Amino acid sequence: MKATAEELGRWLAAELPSGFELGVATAAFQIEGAVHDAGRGPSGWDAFTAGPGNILNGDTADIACDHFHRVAEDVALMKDLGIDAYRFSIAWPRIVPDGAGAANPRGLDFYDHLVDALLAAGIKPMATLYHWDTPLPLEQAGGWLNRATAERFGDYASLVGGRLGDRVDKWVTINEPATVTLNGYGLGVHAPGKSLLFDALPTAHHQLLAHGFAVQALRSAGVSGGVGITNVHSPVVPADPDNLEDVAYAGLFDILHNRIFADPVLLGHYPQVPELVADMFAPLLDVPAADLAAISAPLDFYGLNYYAPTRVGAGAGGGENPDGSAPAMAQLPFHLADWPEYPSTGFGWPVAPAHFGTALAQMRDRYGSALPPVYITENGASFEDSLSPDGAVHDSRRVEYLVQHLSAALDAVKPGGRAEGLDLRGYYAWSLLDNFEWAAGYSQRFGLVHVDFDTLARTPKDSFRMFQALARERS
Ligand code: IFM
Repeated sequence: MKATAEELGRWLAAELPSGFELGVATAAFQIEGAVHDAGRGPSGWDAFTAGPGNILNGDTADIACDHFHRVAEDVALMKDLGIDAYRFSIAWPRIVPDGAGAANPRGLDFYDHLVDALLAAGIKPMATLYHWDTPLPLEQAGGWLNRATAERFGDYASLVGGRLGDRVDKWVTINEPATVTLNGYGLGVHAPGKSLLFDALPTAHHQLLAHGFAVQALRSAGVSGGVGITNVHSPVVPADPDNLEDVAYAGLFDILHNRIFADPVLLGHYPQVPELVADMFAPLLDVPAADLAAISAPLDFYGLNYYAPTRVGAGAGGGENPDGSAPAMAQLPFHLADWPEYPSTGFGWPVAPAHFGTALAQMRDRYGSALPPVYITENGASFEDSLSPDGAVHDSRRVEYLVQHLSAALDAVKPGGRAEGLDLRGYYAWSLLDNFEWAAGYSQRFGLVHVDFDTLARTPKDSFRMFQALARERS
C-alpha cells in the first residue's frame, strides 16, 4: 500500500536537521491582482501581458489570486500549514509608480500590514525586492539595458528598507536575474519581449549592480534582517558526453545560465569565457572595478532556486526552451535537448532530484568558503490538478516531487554527502498558491493550495497536508 501524503511528511520530518527553516514562496505579480489599486503604477509585465499572443490563452494578472484583498485568508492558510517563514515579493510599481521619486504611501502600507499579519501569525517575513515587475516608465527608458535602472532600484530599496527594516527577517534583492536576462531580453518570451540574444548581456550586469546598490541601501537603512540574492541554478550536461561540440556548448550554457550570475556575487569577477566567444561577453568583461566591488559585497545568505537540470547539444534546435516555444532560440548554434529517461512535470521539465544534489555540490566546489549559508528559496513542480468529487486535490506527483527533492538536498549536505560542508539552512516550496505562471498564464499549477480562478476559492491539496505534517512533526 502506498504511503499517504501525511505519512511521507512525517517520515521526512525525521530527516530535518534541528533549526532548519521551512517556508513557502510567492511573487507579487503572480498572486496579487489589484493592478490598479492603491496607487500602483503599471509594470513592464502589465504591458507585456496586454500584447497579443504573448501569454497563453490571453490570460492577464489583473486579478490573479486576488491576494491583495485576501491577505488575511492567505496568512491564515500559512499559519495552518505550520511554516516558519514566508517569502513574498514587493511590487516595485506599488512603491514607486513612476519609477523614480517619493514612495507611494498606500503601497508601503500594504506590505507593512502584510508583515505585521505574518509576525502576528508567528511567521518570519522574507521579502524579495524584485521579482520581475519593473515600473513601466523605467522599462520604457530601456529597462535593465539602462544602467540608470540599477540606480533607481537602489533608491527603491532604501524606501522599503526604511519602512520595513525593523521587522523583515530576510531580504532577497533580486530574484533569478538569469531568467530576466535570458527569457525577457534574450529570447523575448517574458517581458519586455526583446529577442536580443547575446546583446542582452548588459542586463545581467545592470541587475547585479542593482543588487549591489540595494545591499548598500538596506545596510545604510540599518535593516535588522539578513540580506541576500536569489539565483536559479541548473546543472548543465552535454547531450552526448563523447561529443566535443556538445561538451563545449554545455560549458557555454553553464556560463550563461549559472556562472555569470553567481561568480561576480560570490567571487567578485565574471567567469572566464572561451576565446571564441569573448567578443559576445565583452559587456561583462570590461566593467568598472567599483561595480564588481558593489556586486560582491558580503551577504548574510545565498538563495538558490532549483527546478531541473539542462541538457545541451550542438546545432540549432526547433526553438524550445523550458518556458515553451522561443523562436529566437533557433538562431543559436546549440539547443536544449530532451530527457527521455525521466518523468516530466506539466511544463515538460525533467523530474531529476539527483541533479539537485549536483547543483549543491557545484556550489560548494565552485565557491567554497565564499558561499554564505544557503536557503533553497524555490523548488516545486507544475502538474495538472483538479478537485476530486471528495472535495480534495490528490496531487500525488507534486507530493512525490517535493519529498524526493528536499530529501535529495538534505542527503547531499549530510556528512559523506556530495555537497558535504555546504551550510544549508532552509527550504521554501514554490508555491503557496496556484498562480499566474508568466507566459504560460494559468495553465501551469505549482501551488500547495489549489485556486479556482473563477471563484478564487482556495483548497489545500495533498501536498499541503504533506508539508503540514513535515512542519508539525519536526523534533
Ligand atoms: O513561477 C516561477 C517563479 O516566478 C520564478 N521561479 C520559477 C517559477 C516556476 O516557473
